[in-house]
Parts: sequence; C-alpha cells; structure tokens
Amino acid sequence: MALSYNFLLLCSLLFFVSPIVAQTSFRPKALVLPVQKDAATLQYITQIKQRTPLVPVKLAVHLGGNILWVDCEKGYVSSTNKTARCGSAQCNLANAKACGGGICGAGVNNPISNTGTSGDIRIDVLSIQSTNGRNPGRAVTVPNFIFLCGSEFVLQGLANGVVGIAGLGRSKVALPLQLAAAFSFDRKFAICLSPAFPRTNGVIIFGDGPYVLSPNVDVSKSLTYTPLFINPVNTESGFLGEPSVEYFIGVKSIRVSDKAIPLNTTLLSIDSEGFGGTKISTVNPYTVLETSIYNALVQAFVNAMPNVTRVAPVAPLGACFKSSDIVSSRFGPSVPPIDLVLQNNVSWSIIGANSIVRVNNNDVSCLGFVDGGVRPMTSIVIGGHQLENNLLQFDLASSRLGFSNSLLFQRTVCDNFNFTSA
Ligand SMILES: *[C@@H]1O[C@H](CO)[C@@H](O)[C@H](O)[C@H]1NC(C)=O
Ligand SMILES: *[C@@H]1O[C@H](CO)[C@@H](O)[C@H](O)[C@H]1NC(C)=O
Ligand SMILES: *[C@@H]1O[C@H](CO)[C@@H](O)[C@H](O)[C@H]1NC(C)=O
Ligand SMILES: *[C@@H]1O[C@H](CO)[C@@H](O)[C@H](O)[C@H]1NC(C)=O
Ligand SMILES: CC(=O)N[C@H]1CO[C@H](CO)[C@@H](O)[C@@H]1O
Repeated sequence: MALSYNFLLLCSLLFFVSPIVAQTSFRPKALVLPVQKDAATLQYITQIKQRTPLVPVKLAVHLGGNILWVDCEKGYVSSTNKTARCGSAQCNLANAKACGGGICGAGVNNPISNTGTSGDIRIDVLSIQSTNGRNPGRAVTVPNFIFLCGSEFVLQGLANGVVGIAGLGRSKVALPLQLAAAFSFDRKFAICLSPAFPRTNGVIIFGDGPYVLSPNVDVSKSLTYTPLFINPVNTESGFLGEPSVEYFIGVKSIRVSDKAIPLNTTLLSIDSEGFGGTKISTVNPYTVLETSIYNALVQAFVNAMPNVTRVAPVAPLGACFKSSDIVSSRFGPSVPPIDLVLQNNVSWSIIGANSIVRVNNNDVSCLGFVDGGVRPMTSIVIGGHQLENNLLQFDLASSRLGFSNSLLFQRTVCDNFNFTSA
C-alpha cells in the first residue's frame, strides 16, 4: 500500500516536473529567425516574441545596430517588464551612461530616417526558436533580455507594422552576443537574405553551423574568409573615442570583367577620424559608393557592354540599360561580373542577380549601386541587393567574415531554409 502510494507520488512528480526540467536543461546550440524583405521600403523585417504574455514583435534588421529597441510608448504591455537601475550590470553591459530618475538610458537610433532620441534600458522576457541548422526546434526564452525603449516618432520611415529595430552589431547587448551569452554558444551568427519577389523567407541563425539549405547543402562548409575590422570611430553617432559596432571588411580593389578599375586607394582604408573603408549594411537597399569609386565602376561596366543601350537613369540608380539588350541566365542578367578583391586576396563576386535591378516592368535594367557623394563617412557601404542569396557568417570571436558568394552557384537560395519544424 505504502509502496504503491510512493510509486504514484513519484509518477505524478515526474509527470509534472519533467517538462520543466527539460525546459531549463535544454541548451540550444543555435537559434533561428525568419526575415522577409518589405517590397515597399526594401527593408529586411524579422519577428521575435517578447513580454508576458508573449506577443510577436516586428523589427527592421540593422546589421550594424548596437541594441534591440522597440516603441514603448504605444502598446507595450507586460507583467514582467523591469527597468534597469543606474550602475546595474545591465546598464554597464549596455554602456548606458545616462541616468534619469535612477534608470539608465541610451540613444535610440533610426538610421533609415536619421532620427533619434534617448530612451530607458529595460529588461523583459524574449522568446526565440532554437535550431539544429536544418529546421526550427522548440522555442527557448531569455528571461532577462536587455533592450532599449524607443518612442513612436523614431519609427518614422520603418515598414508598416514594424515597432523597432533589431541591432546585430558587435556590442555586448546586440542580439548576437546577448544570445550567445544567455545560452553559452559560439559568438557567431549568419544572415542569408532573400529578395522580395517572389515573396520569400531569408534566415538569421545565431550560433555556429551547420547552415543547411535544401537540397541538403550545408553552406557552412563552403565559406571563404576575410578579416573583419573595427572602425575606431562610431560611424553612426559620430562619437570620437567610441569604436563602431558595425562590420567593416578590407576591399583592396574592384575588378570588372577581371580588370581592376582605377581607384584612389586612400579611400579604401579607415583613417584616424573614422572616414573611409568598407562596411556591410542591411539598412541600405543598394551598395553606396564614394563618387570617384562610383564613376570608375559605372565607366568600366558600361565599357564592358559595348552593345548594350544605356537609357535614362531611374533614381536612385544612375546607370540603366535596355533590358532587351541583356541576355538572361541562371545567374540573373548576363552582365560583366564585378569582383570585390578583399584582404587575404579572396573575391566577393557580384553576379548579375546581385548587380542588376529590374525596374519599369522589367524593361529597364539598372546597375544596383548608388553615388554616395564626395566625402561620405564610409567609402563603400555594401547594401541589401548585393547581399541577397549570399550567406554571410560573422564570427565575432575570430573577427572574421565567412561568405558563400552567390548560392545560385550551389543551386540553392536563402529561401530554402526549411522553416517546417522537425
Ligand atoms: C584620395 O582620397 C583622399 C581622401 O579623400 C584625398 O585626400 C586625396 O586628395 C585623394 N587623392 C586623389 C589623387 O584624388
Ligand atoms: C558588339 O557588336 C559587334 C557588331 O555586331 C560585334 O562585332 C561585337 O563582337 C559585339 N561585342 C560584344 C562584346 O558582344
Ligand atoms: C590573388 O588571386 C588571384 C586569383 O585568385 C591570383 O591570380 C593573384 O596572383 C593573387 N594575387 C596575390 C598577390 O596573391
Ligand atoms: C522540411 O522539414 C520537414 C520536417 O523535418 C520534412 O518533413 C520536409 O520533408 C522538409 N522539406 C524539405 C523540402 O526538405
Ligand atoms: C518597470 C516598468 O516599466 N513597469 C511597467 C510595466 O508595464 C506596466 C504596464 O503594462 C506599467 O504600468 C509599468 O510601469
């Protein structure tokens, strides 16, 4: 009698306790987020779950952003929200030096509309799906996720329904390092962006590979590496003495149809005031080049296509051509390849699918690069169109970038990540 009572008690304890134990003892090796390109704004939008009860929160992806911020003015309801006291570990991690009413604060930036304000650092529950690199797995939660409170007007210019920005920069509180610290996994993440048409998913994976796209291509196995550099000057806020959290790489030359174009190489390195160099950005829809680099690229591109008719520009793109003069291929419009030759003498090859943008009902094909003016902060800003269907892995521990080059060469695309749970 006593035995069976104990046995029943044990069974019931196991029944009630085991899911909780499993939940807390489950250590994901990687986490996954879907990303979609908004056709109207050309922004890359992801969705996380936050608060108690959990609600879906749509955010614009900012590769160089230093923290996740959301609009706390409208619709922020949560029974688990906490503020961060000045001098607390959370305020220090967030490098939030401002203090008001005992609560620490920091600058809220919207690099798309160039607006900003200051906001409080807050802490709340965040939920995200784990992954084995092939499919999404169970959702896991970060009970004390650190974020920043923005205001409604800072949402200006963001896509419909978006309530903040997900920063993926190299700061301790941006998603990559905060999630890596929460689950003790590798300080690496990968992005694989898809174009808006046909409407498809791209993917962000926090943690190490595999990064598997159907039909069973593990892209982590075929990456080419180049060093990542730190700009000593925060290019977003312009504060001296505060290094940038954005991702810079070393472009050494640019080749069009295998011929180097003439460049002022001074522009390719970062000077002591933070000017120059090359960064990667998800908030610029097209690559932005300093004027002399832009002109040299357009000249070389036009010269390499003597039989293609140039037509009127379609803003913001300056070099446009008659689509019917350009043959299509499996790799997009058949145009001269553009190679960014990087540190380590490796090439980031930009093929037609990534160099050409079809406009005006596809009648016009424009070179998807923009003139950035004569003295921009950063000489080359590699933008969204050039990143699509190219898996990029940012390894913060080794400070290097792994890139796949166009996945079309491996007969796959970013949309081939299998978002059906196993
Ligand atoms: C090259 O660029 C640097 C930095 O903008 C500038 O100071 C210099 O005058 C340029 N050199 C030439 C030859 O245009
Ligand atoms: C351009 O057209 C001319 C005349 O039809 C031809 O001889 C030449 O090979 C063409 N060039 C290219 C690069 O296709
Ligand atoms: C860089 O690589 C290219 C092609 O991969 C090769 O032709 C060239 O000699 C290399 N240059 C150096 C300096 O190693
Ligand atoms: C996606 O994953 C699910 C679950 O593992 C599987 O049943 C399905 O066949 C996969 N689809 C593709 C296209 O691989
Ligand atoms: C600390 C803090 O900001 N608490 C807020 C959490 O959210 C409720 C409403 O959902 C507010 O009343 C609290 O002030």
